[in-house]
Amino acid sequence: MAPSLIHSIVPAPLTVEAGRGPGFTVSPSTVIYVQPGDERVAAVGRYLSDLIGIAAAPTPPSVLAADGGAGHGEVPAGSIHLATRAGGTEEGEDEGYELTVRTDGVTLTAANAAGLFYAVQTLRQLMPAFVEYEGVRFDKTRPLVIAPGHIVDRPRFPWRGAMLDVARHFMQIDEVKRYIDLVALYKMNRLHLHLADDQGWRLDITSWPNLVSHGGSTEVGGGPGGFYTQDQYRDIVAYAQARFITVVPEIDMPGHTNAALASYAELNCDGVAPPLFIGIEVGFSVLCIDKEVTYRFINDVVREIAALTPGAYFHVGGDEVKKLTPDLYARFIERVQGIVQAHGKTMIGWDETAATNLLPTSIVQHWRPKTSPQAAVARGTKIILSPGNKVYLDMKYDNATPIGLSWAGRIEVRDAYDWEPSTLLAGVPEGAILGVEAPLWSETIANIRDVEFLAFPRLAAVAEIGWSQANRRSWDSFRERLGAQAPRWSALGVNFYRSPQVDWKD
Ligand code: TNX
Repeated sequence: MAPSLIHSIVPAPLTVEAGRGPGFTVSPSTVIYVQPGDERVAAVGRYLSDLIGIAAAPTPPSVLAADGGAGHGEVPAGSIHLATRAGGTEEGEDEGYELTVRTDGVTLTAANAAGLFYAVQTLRQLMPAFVEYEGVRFDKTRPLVIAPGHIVDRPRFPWRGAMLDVARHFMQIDEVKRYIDLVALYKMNRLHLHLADDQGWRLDITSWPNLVSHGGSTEVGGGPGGFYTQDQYRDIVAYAQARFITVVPEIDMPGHTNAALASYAELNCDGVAPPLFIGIEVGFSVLCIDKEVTYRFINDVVREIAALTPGAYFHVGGDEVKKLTPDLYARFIERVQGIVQAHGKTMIGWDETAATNLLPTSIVQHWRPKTSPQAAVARGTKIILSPGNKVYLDMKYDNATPIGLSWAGRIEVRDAYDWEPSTLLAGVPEGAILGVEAPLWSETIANIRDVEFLAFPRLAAVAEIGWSQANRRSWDSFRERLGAQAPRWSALGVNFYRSPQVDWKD
């Protein structure tokens, strides 16, 4: 017999106790009660109702306010109850939750809507996989039973990210939303969008219209490219926000800027715009850092994007600049840091920026396997871990993988999973680590099917590293729980890689 779903949750919760009895059956009379007075909590209730859809009744469950007031709403037996309570003081408690599934009801409790949202993601994994299938219909011979038990959970790290490169190959809005949905299932809370690179500029900047009209008109291999209007970007941001995911926009500079340089001749030192670029080499482009127009340009770009983005962060890239001396590079990054700060955002840069004079609030994203940003850490900088040889989702799994790159190695599921953040880098202890992020670069990736193939299952591995306590993690346990995700991914239509390291339970 398959193990109970309660022992198959990814990422592994803090504590799990299997319950007795048959579990809770969602029926035509099941109501979802939500704590009154918080629109975000009500929205999580509606999200759960949408998720269940018509899998258990001819219509989705109703969502009603729990009466009783003052945080003590009583609800009738047989209900699903989303309740809030005052938060604890433990690290991660603001995103933590408690979930109880009994035969006579389901209770989700958290300090806020984010915790309730994560409780819903866990509840989802306690339901049979058919609930995920888009075409599922009510069938009274096939009840929707939720496995019984009690779970107390909270994340290890506040930063649990996925990065999508929409510059090398453009991704349609629906593709980005699909990725957001899949990322949310594993309790990740950041979507870093790599919005500009040599091959394309993907977000309309109204004060510099050629960036998208010219700079967005192609992609790697010469396809049609594309871009998001500001309204479309707002729509993506709101979609992510409704799933408790903060969008982190990146405009890579001063290198990786050919699309901008091709769109505006004045950004080039020689005043000549280069042609558009559809290859995959890096390191040849650089903004003209001696011209004032460059900083007017950057100021306009940061100002417009900051105004569109409610999240606290602006990523300036800063990687792989081969055309500047270290001094000139540092001067540029430090000036850009001031611009980002003036627009009210926290600057993030790839690990090359660690060698510059960073504000204590600025964040460094580690990616180059043989380096450590320990000098910056000694000055108080916080680090996001994206080690290329562990979590770069664009690396091939093995020699036979039909897409992907291999400069950082071949990364099987176990390689992506079996490492510990606090001991990865000399001089970067646990307290300096904000969390982990899995980048997916798109040189070899044309669409969401390719994205899914490289992200699954490795994205789930990175999600667990970010969420689960070190003592809750082991490869043997993860491998079992991962295998149990297969029916869910199949029901969702995820094009996942059937790694030979895992016994897929479908
Ligand atoms: C390195 S990671 C890059 C990207 C490439 C990626 C391919 C980083 C900051 N720079 O420009 O797309 O490798 O794996």
